Amino acid sequence: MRPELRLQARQGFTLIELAVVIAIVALMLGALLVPLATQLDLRNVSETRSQLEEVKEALYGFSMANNRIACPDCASAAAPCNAVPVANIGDGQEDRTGAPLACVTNEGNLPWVQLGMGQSDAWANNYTYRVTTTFADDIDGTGCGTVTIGVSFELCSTGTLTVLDGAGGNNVATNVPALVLSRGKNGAAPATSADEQENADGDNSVVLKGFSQQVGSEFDDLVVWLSGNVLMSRMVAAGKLP
Ligand SMILES: [Ca+2]
Ligand SMILES: [Ca+2]
Ligand SMILES: [Ca+2]
Repeated sequence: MRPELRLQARQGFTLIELAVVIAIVALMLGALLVPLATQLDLRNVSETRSQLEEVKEALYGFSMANNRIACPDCASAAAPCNAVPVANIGDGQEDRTGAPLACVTNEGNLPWVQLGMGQSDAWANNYTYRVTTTFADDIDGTGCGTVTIGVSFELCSTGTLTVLDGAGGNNVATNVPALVLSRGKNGAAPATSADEQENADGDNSVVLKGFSQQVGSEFDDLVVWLSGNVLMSRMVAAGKLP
């Protein structure tokens, strides 16, 4: 063979060489992509957690300023929100009715306009906000002891909400006046998860536990709540309750 022909034969890659290169590149890309997705999830969780902490502070602040906790914004036109003008549903403003005024519903959106924050979590889903309505109405006190004129609750008032460590599990917090819930990355409760179903059934119990992907106990919700004791202590410190 002439030298220039041998040279020509060496040019380019063989199919096997190409396959090896493609396999290596694919492996490297895969190794990069998985942690990126995980990192994004972790960032969304931590962003939502810190947002929820700010929302909690805003809810305490609202209570100090208004002598009651905030009412929810109606999230849909289903009863009891069917009497609310359509324009007021999902507008981020409290829905109240009657004389004296009281919350239309005990569960809905955060009144994010009044709070100045908190429409949606990092996955762009609205937060769910649940309250003990006797803490949020314009009726002085809740009927447990000595009423302070102009304040919706008393030192002895207790919230009706309970945080559990699992559906049918142990109490994490009781007598909670109000709580805020993010549905997490999955957005809605999987039918197979009793713990997430507990957070979607509209009753007074919610679950907060660690993240789980195990089928049957999937969980990615995030919850913060107002502590009755902290609320009372701040009301007293602000001179709002004796
Ligand atoms: Ca509203
Ligand atoms: Ca009241
Ligand atoms: Ca969820």
